[in-house]
Amino acid sequence: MRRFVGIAAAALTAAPLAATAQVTTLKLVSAFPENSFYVTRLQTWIDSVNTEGKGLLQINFIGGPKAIPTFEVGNAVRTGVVDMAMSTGAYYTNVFPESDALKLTRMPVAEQRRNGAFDYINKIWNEKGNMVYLARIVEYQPFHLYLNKKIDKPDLTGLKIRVTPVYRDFFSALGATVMQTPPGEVYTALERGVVDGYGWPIGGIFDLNWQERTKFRVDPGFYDAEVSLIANQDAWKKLTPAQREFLNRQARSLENRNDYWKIYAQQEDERQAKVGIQVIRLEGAQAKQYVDTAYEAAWGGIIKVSPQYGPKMRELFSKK
Ligand code: 173
Repeated sequence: MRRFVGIAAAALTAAPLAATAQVTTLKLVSAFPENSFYVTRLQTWIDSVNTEGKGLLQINFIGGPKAIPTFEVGNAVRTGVVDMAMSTGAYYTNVFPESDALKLTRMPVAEQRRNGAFDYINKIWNEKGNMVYLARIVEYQPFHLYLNKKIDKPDLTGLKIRVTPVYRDFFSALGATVMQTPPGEVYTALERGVVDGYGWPIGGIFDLNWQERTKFRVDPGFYDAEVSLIANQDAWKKLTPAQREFLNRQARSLENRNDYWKIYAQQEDERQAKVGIQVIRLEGAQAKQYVDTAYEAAWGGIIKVSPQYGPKMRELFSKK
């Protein structure tokens, strides 16, 4: 009798369980412009997720900054207005300031997954952003300062430079006047001469035609551009274990292809040379001072706004 009741109860609950095991569609936005290479590459990934995820999980790409403005994407993910985003931490410091520290990692994401950095990132992202940090999908892309006025030492006094939080502390430390814009407003700022230069990684300046308005690139680069997939934590928790496993596996598969960005960096460097962008190469002690200032200014800023998590992030993100 007991056994019979058990089976009957199981049979009763099995039906609603089966009924809920349906496809979930997640809304995804990009904080980068629709016509950027980051988005092109993401769309290829989304297509393959949707093919492989038939009957289980689908991703609906809503769009870029025209759908949700670049600096609002983080809040949209936090509140669940969208389920997922491709963004960089610098674009959502308005959600929690530690987000901008991901540019400061000195080892590949594969290593971050081994040394505890990745778990620590997720702890902060869960707690302060109501977000799940799924995968880092851009690496090996140092940032550079691009200029229309020549400099011969690491001193930006008198220059107005377009920034995001990525570059703010560093360029300010070098004496620049800084002005924040999303990528979509860089071209116009250059065209109108509102800025004398801008920060951007080694790759991507051609996507929005900035090469037309760029005379110099300062070397060396600094930091490592971070672009990642993040998800709303409630949406994540609502997924079934099978859906979570699938999404994780898909995100990891894209992350595992990050070596591609090494080739892209090389190609973009050559492409810039071809269109006549001149390299201002800081050498020796000046180069060292430049890069050291970049890291010191940025960590100083992070630790100041996050005495709670900053120091541990610095420890986990630095090479041993
Ligand atoms: O807009 C930016 O310059 C920026 O912060 C960024 C971050 C990561 C990749 C590309 C750009």
